[in-house]
Amino acid sequence: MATIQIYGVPPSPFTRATRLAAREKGVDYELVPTRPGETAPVNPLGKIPMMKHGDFTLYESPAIVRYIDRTFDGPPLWPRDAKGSALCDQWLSVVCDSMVQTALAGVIAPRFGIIPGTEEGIQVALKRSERVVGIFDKHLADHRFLAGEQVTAADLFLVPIFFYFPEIAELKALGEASPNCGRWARDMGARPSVKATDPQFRGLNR
Ligand SMILES: N[C@@H](CCC(=O)N[C@@H](CS)C(=O)NCC(=O)O)C(=O)O
Repeated sequence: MATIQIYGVPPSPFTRATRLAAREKGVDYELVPTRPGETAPVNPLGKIPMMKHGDFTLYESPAIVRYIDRTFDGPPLWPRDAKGSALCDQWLSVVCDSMVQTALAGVIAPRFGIIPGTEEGIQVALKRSERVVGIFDKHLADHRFLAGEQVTAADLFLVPIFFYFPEIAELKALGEASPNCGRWARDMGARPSVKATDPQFRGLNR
């Protein structure tokens, strides 16, 4: 039996972030195919992912990634110093807030038909995505990864969303017009954890 169980499906960006964390830490995990709604009663919101470690259960992907980081050996997913760690939290929060609200919930999910959305709403979200991606691109001009020279949890949360960009014409164009994000994506794409967790098929929760 694997050390931890992650409940979710491969295309789910939040599930992928937790799988990336397990891989980066070298933790043996089992992905238990679970769709939204099936994590209740542990998660009253019914969302994925959820994690089990022995009889300990946890939901909310940032909490899961933090738990994996603190519990297991392997490279730290947060810098050890207070400022580096806070900057990692800052970028993780920007991903889970602004990038999720604009590119993921505003463009990718409706274009994949996961949630309803009008073309007008998608165009508004695309404009907002441009601003957010521009902020990442500017930052990555001076930093190899989001919180400095090493991969951190912040990068692991951006991968699942940014790696959907090529699936949507306008986001593909936006990614291609963001050279520093492109360089970051090539660096991240070369990592075994990113290759091993590629959803292979598209459409977030399918
Ligand atoms: N804040 C949650 C978000 C999880 C989330 O939204 N998961 C999606 C799948 S990627 C989901 O379960 N959606 C179904 C729903 O919102 O009811 C986390 O970080 O784990």
